[in-house]
Amino acid sequence: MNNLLYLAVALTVCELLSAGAEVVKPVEEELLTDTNKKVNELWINLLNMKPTDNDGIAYATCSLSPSSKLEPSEVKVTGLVLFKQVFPSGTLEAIFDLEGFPTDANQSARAIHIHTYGDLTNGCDSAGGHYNPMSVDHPQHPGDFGNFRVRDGKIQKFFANLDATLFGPFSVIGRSVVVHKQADDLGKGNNQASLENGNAGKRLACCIIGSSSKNNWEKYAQDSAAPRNLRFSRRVKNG
Ligand SMILES: *[C@@H]1O[C@H](CO)[C@@H](O)[C@H](O)[C@H]1NC(C)=O
Ligand SMILES: [Cu+2]
Ligand SMILES: [Zn+2]
Repeated sequence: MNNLLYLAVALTVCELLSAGAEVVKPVEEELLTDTNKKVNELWINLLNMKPTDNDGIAYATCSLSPSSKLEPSEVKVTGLVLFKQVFPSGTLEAIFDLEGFPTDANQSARAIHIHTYGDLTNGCDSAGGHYNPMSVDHPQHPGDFGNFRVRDGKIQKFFANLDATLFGPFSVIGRSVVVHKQADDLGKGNNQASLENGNAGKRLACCIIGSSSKNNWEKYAQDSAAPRNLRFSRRVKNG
């Protein structure tokens, strides 16, 4: 289905390009060379997703609020999730800076994922399931960030090598980040839910991932007051 769509888009664009070009390569030849790469480039240009500011670096910001569907007694998690990715082949980097977890649950693990919809009209419940463009099982979704340890009521983490992307047809911009009450069983729960969502429980807080300037990211990168582990830790995603 998707491949057919790509082909149709590629053919259309090749036709458009050749109409205005002086030297025209045969369409067949174009399609046979590195089809995937070309189609991706076409998509990115068509969808205007190449970042034109920030010297080709894309930034995104997600500003977390407690789910409006939570009981009033539930903890109020707030914070920021920031993304950065160098166009076109850089891997996604992310900063998580969250607070509001109970301090008596020190060292507890909480799941964080990218969910399908940037729709928070029914609190975090309208964000849909895990963003799953390749129809694979959890925890192979591009936004399966795994478990985060709460320390003194906070989660502060830097990742350098994530699977999700800000570019092309599978960009996560406009989708959502959801913070859960429980740990992610990483697909080892021996039930169907484990292969869909990791049995991570209630949705405590969420946000919509939006394109942003570099300002928030630079604040963490440069501000000497920023938490030390956010500036210096280079933990790579361990799947
Ligand atoms: C929470 O855990 C961290 C790391 O083990 C420790 O340094 C800190 O003192 C703990 N805080 C509380 C309130 O127990
Ligand atoms: Cu989730
Ligand atoms: Zn998942």
